[in-house]
Amino acid sequence: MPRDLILGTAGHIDHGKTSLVKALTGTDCDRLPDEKRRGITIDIGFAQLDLGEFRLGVVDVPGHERFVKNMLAGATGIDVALLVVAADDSVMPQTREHLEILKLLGVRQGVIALTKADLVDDTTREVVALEIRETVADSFLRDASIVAVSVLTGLGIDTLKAELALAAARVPHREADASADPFRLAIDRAFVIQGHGTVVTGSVASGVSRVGDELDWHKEDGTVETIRVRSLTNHGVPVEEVHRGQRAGVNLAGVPHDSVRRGQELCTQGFLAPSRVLTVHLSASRELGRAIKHRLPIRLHVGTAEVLGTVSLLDCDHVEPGEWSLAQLFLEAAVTTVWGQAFVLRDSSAEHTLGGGRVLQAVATKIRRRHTETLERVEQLQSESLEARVKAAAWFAEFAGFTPGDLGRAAGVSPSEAGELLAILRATGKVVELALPGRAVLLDAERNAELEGRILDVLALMHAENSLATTHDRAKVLARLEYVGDEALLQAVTDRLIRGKRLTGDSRRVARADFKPKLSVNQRKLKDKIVEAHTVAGFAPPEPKDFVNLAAGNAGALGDIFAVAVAEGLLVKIADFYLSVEAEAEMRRRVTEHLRGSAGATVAEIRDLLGTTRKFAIPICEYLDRTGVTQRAGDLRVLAATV
Ligand SMILES: Nc1nc2c(ncn2[C@@H]2O[C@H](COP(=O)(O)OP(=O)(O)OP(=O)(O)O)[C@@H](O)[C@H]2O)c(=O)[nH]1
Ligand SMILES: [Mg+2]
Repeated sequence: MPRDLILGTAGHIDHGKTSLVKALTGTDCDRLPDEKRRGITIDIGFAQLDLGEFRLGVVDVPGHERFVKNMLAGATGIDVALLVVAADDSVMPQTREHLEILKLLGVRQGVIALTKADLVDDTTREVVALEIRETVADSFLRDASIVAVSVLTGLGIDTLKAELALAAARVPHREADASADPFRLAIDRAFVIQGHGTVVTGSVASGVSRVGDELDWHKEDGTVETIRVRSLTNHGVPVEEVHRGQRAGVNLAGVPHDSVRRGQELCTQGFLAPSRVLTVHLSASRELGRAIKHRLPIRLHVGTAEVLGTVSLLDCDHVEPGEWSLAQLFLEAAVTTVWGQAFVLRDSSAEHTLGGGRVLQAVATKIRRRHTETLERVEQLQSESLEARVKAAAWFAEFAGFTPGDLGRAAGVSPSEAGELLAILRATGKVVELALPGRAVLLDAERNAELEGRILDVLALMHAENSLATTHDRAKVLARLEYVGDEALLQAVTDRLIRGKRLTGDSRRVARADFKPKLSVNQRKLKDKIVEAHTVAGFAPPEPKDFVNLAAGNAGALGDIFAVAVAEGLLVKIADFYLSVEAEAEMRRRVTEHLRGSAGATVAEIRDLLGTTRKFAIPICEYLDRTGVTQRAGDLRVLAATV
């Protein structure tokens, strides 16, 4: 199986890029009528170059300065660059600008073609070659071969192919199993094929997609839809699957073609997430010589997307040419990116390339400028160490937590690396795994500690407010937390505190493990018996002194025991006796119902209504007056005005 890679052209207008691609592949990439008429390339074109061991998907880009935006859409994700310089024109502005863009996009391999060699003599060729060497001295092309070619005479074409194969061989393989990577394709074209519907094309940036797959389709308004891959092509040939390094045509089932555009992306479900704010490492281009100021309006090119926005420099006021800064980009439309993804910034009027850099947070919220603690975490996201990056990404995930699948996007960790790394982080206590219903969520250990602290603090407060209650209602504890987030996560943190023996309790009630309850175990057993006796006795309850014998050695604690039963909402104090909480509620219900629409009731009538004795009826009536259920009217009780 030949290895698939993407080859992209670059270079000034009219320097012979399209002609050279035709000489290499036989394909004329200028397919638009306007391109034919004007003799220039306007939008990107595609061809395929078979080099035996390698199969290169060729993206031919326009050189015109007005179409740099299209060049950028084509240059995204190329593995090998073919920089074209005409021997009769030498290095020109877009030679430099395209080279700079390739550098910013992180292209590592390439070959230089000195085109139209038939038009100049040997001396001119040598002079131009020297100029080229000088231009690329500070770039990935510093040691690249310069091959003199002519499409008229055929000079150098075979040599160029051989050099391209050598450059392709130097493109590093993904170490781990690349087919486990999430699929990702930035859309660069969308059109309709009669009888087939909407087709989009793009270079596969990672992973594999097969016919029948369901993918996420991300749109610039930040929405995402699930689509089904109806069929696939590679350079027009139907295929069952497409993989990284290939050009792909994806036929989307049931998608209207006018809603599909360049800049949108297809990916494995759940892999990408849209954001209008990115945190980035931003460099101002040295070669193109312009400072980037705080709040500068910019045009972001990332993937095949082009979005207007504003720069916020996080630790300085301007970035001079050749320097870098941490920054945030605030965008007018959503983009889908991943950690480490390269981008290019141009000025808002699309005349100059200003610089570019790498995404550090693909989904970000506003970071306060010069906020040292946060900036230190952002710096960690630039670390070479996977562990440091995951740690920082986990911290930024705040209380929402994260899953292993999020780490590709957030920290540049592939699925094959994630498992082992997370095992280490869990074992060393840097990350905590929480079991939520139906899913596991990982939480940064510091964030987890913060939540635990808040839960323990609230409970400490509740214990102090009510030192008699042995436990507190779990829902009430959580309701008092200053926490906006996933309720299920809080429950999981609470469960973990119980498992870790820092809380006691169950799914309903909790207490701090270090809280000393007022009652001993025996006293609590006695309390249960007292409550039980009150429940059975209804409206004619026993009195505390009736329990002195039963209490024996605990007789002195009877006052506390009753107080705890009241604090726990089990008994209600009426006078020198108590009712069970159920009897008290039933009593209020019966009296209210009886008095409603009646002229009033005497104590004797209320006594009979409750089936109790005068000894209890009088204090009960006074309790009802006191608590605002009834009021006196001579000898009668009537409903209180407020009832
Ligand atoms: N004599 C000579 N002319 C060439 C050669 N290669 C290209 N040309 C001519 O140069 C002109 C521009 O060639 P293109 O291939 O369209 O140039 P390009 O770089 O694709 O131009 P843009 O895409 O618009 O930037 C055409 O008229 C070609 O015929 C060559 O090797 N020798
Ligand atoms: Mg062209």
